Formats: sequence, structure tokens, C-alpha cells
Amino acid sequence: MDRVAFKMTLLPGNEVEYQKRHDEIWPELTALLKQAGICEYSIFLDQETSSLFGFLKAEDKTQLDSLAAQAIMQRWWLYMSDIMVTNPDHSPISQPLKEVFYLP
Ligand code: RM4
Repeated sequence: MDRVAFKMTLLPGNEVEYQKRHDEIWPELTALLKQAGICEYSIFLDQETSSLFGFLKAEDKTQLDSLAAQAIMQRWWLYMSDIMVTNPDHSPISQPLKEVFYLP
């Protein structure tokens, strides 16, 4: 199992909306994420800086690369792009984080 952590950024003032959209996440998106081998996925918000910290477990992290080409993923990123810091293709700017400690 691979563990993957990354940082994204919420546009300040959108905390409630970000929570609401994830509470109502599209079933077809969760199905897609699971198909890509993700078995646990959390996003935490740092309320002081609007940083979002994502952490997921995946069967094989290289499988995650295929998500960007999927229509549902692209639709979700477009939908989220008004409240997140994004790339020109609407995907969130995402910085990988290095694991420095793990207690199994
Ligand atoms: C996030 C962001 C990520 C996506 C999750 C479900 O806000 O769009 O890329 O994996 O939602």
C-alpha cells in the first residue's frame, strides 16, 4: 500500500462551501477514486492559512496519474476551480509532501 500526501490551497472565505461540496461529493467521483485504487482519502484544512493537506492510501500510487485524463475528474476540478488555487487546466495546484515519519 502506498501513502501519498500533498498540499493544496483554498481561496480564503470559502471554507463552508469547500466543506459542503465535499459533504455532497459526486458518487461517480468517489467510484472513480476507488477504481484508481484509493482506499482511504482525507483532506484537512489549516484554518489559519487556508492550506489543504491531503492524505490518501492507494494500492499503487502510479495508478493515480491516470485520474487527470478522466472526464469526471476534469468536471470536478472545473467545479472546484472557483474556490481553489488552480493550474490553467483547472486542476488544483498540488505540492507533494515527503513522508518523514510513519508508525505502522
Ligand atoms: C479536492 C480536489 C482534489 C480531489 C478531491 C476529491 O478538493 O479537487 O483534486 O481529489 O477534492
